[in-house]
Amino acid sequence: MTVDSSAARKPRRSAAGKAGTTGTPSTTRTAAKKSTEPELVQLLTPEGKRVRIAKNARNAKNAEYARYVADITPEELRGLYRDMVLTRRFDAEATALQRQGELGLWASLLGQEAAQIGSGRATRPDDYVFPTYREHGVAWCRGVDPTKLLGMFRGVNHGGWDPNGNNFHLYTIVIGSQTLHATGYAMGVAMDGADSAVIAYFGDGASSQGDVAESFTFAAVYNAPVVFFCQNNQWAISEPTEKQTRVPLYQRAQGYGFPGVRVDGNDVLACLAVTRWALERARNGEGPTLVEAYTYRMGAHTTSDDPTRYRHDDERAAWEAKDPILRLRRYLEASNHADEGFFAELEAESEALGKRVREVVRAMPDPDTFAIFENVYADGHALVDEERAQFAAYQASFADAEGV
Ligand SMILES: Cc1ncc(C[n+]2csc(CCOP(=O)(O)OP(=O)(O)O)c2C)c(N)n1
Ligand SMILES: [Mg+2]
Repeated sequence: MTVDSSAARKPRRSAAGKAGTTGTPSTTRTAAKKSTEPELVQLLTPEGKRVRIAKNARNAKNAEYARYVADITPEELRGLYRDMVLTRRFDAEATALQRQGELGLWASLLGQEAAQIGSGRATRPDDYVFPTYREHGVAWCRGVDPTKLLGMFRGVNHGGWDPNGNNFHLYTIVIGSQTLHATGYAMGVAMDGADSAVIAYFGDGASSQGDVAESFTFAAVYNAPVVFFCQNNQWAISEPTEKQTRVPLYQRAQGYGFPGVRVDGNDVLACLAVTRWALERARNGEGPTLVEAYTYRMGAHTTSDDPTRYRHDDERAAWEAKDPILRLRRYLEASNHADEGFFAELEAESEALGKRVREVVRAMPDPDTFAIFENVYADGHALVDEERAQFAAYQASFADAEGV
């Protein structure tokens, strides 16, 4: 991946413009916007105010989705806040552990907490989730112990959890390929006659992959119960979204014949509502949906990346003002849904989580060096046996040397 230094100098063209929805519950088209901001489904503003649902042209489509969170309780709102805070704390700890040499690499989700918690909390236990490598918040919602996410990044295993334990597939590094796995799985769910749904996570960069195009085609034609959840975090390493697409990403769905919607990816309520709607469509046999969660990668692509090479600090600052956690906190405080005791307790819980993560990671045993030969073939294979023997002889040669 090359670094496009011009991206840092030129003002970025808005990829937004004609946003809205295609084939959403409402066929109402919204009035043209004067603002250059992308138009998206939003239920909680950056200032922490619930969007007033008026059935006017401006936010008619918000109303269509708002009903999916209309009866949300203060306790549930505090739960979403807790999920986001703990996920961010875990993520910060993992970044620190990489800097201390305890992990080989880390891909931070900083800034994407609402997209992940909102969508993750919309899923049911029997749904199946196919993540990329950044979905730590979704893993949290699925009940995967966060420490299990770190084994692969420490290099002591190839995954770290049983995908069928929580219906949360292993992290997938090959960009976009999990959308095919998800579509195939969803086709199987439909053949079984189950009413479970499947959700595939991928990025703005992944949207350019052939695998994603193929999965859209298959999902559409076979009416697969799958939600394509694209976190448009504006960057694919050093490539901005405008290098991936000439139209807002959610509009891609139209060409395949299924609905697409753009949601404020920093608004946990909107992400919850829109994903509930999309999963409901899948369960009802209405086929796939593309959700574009418009968000921002606040940190580096991974700990191996240096974003100062290709983007300005002021871009980050503009997104900081839209922080997903801060806006929910403002709302909780202003509406008296959470008191100081709640925030203090959560702070203590965060610190305890950080401590536990540190301790577990440092204590992770190195893998058995022969484990790599296991599980290659179900019934074993002569070539694998030969390689195992060669490796054993190689290892033994060190033992001899030590004995001399
Ligand atoms: C098939 C494939 N091509 C290239 C890469 C190298 N690569 C790793 S991450 C990445 C960018 C992905 O960007 P995006 O889909 O926007 O996801 P994000 O990292 O922003 O969450 C690339 C090109 C890869 N892992 N797999
Ligand atoms: Mg991206």
